Amino acid sequence: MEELQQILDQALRQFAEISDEDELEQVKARFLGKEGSLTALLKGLGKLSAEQRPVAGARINQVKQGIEAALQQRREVLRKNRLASQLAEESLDVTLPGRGMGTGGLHPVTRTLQRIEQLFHSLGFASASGPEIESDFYNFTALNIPENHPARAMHDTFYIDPQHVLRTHTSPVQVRYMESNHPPLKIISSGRVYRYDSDATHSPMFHQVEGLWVDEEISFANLKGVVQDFLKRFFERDDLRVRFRPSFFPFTEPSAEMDMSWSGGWLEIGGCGMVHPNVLNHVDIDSEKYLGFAFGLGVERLAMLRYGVNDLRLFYESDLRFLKQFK
Ligand code: 2NL
Repeated sequence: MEELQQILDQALRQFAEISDEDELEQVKARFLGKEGSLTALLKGLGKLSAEQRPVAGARINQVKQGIEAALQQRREVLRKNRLASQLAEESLDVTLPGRGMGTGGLHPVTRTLQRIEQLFHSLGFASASGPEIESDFYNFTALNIPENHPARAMHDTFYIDPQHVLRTHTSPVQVRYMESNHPPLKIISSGRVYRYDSDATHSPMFHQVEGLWVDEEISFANLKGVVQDFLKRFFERDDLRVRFRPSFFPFTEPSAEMDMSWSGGWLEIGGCGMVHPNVLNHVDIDSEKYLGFAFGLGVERLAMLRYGVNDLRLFYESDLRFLKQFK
């Protein structure tokens, strides 16, 4: 009887010390398992006399129930502790300040393109677009640049196959537009162009915007007015001056290079001219009846001047420290 009381006390003490659920089940075996101390006493009942046996049996059962009750109680406590700590661990502090969303920004070249397009739209020009992989015909032949003409070597060209190139200028877009529309035509085409060239001032991919205005009485004076008006608005400078120097392009006649006044000097900004009659004839526009002017501007050049960027390569290195400044 004394031993039984000791076993019960022992069990209660040991259960109370355990804080791990698995360990609790192992300790239970010390008392109630096959080799457990209480099980050993039960097996010993047979050795007792007929009077002692029921009394001892009843007491053993009582102790067993006491142990099981204590075990169940401890299980409950440990389970609740486990849930509580799990809840504490997984809890969210909804009062913490948010992390905020990183907002992106448009690339400076994209912003410049959008500004250029917006300004020309306000001057009555529509936008046209076309493929970046062009046939030899639209990129060269239709623009009065025949086979073996030095101009084809002048633009170092990426060839896809002998008949297809990455467009070296956006002129083919305008050729396609002239082919499928009747004058008057007043469009700009802007986008990526490609030349086999790469150094501090040349990127193998860059952006160009070209303008074209074809009608019955278009003159070089109209060209000068449009270009000057655009540049004044683009740079927000009413005193900006433009100068035209005679030049040569196979697709214009006469041709000129355009300079604009910039911090006390002149800066070359693009090329232009009156559309060559051969180009109009290629797209079945009557060159006796219609005249047109065309011009081309480098977009990166305009972006560098407007934003004060001194190295073209910054536009294409994806350096966030640079790009973040244009948000
Ligand atoms: C430059 C020079 C130029 C044109 C582009 C053109 C287009 C057609 C017909 C005739 Cl469809 N001309 N475009 C004309 C003269 C110059 O670009 O320095 N661009 C950055």
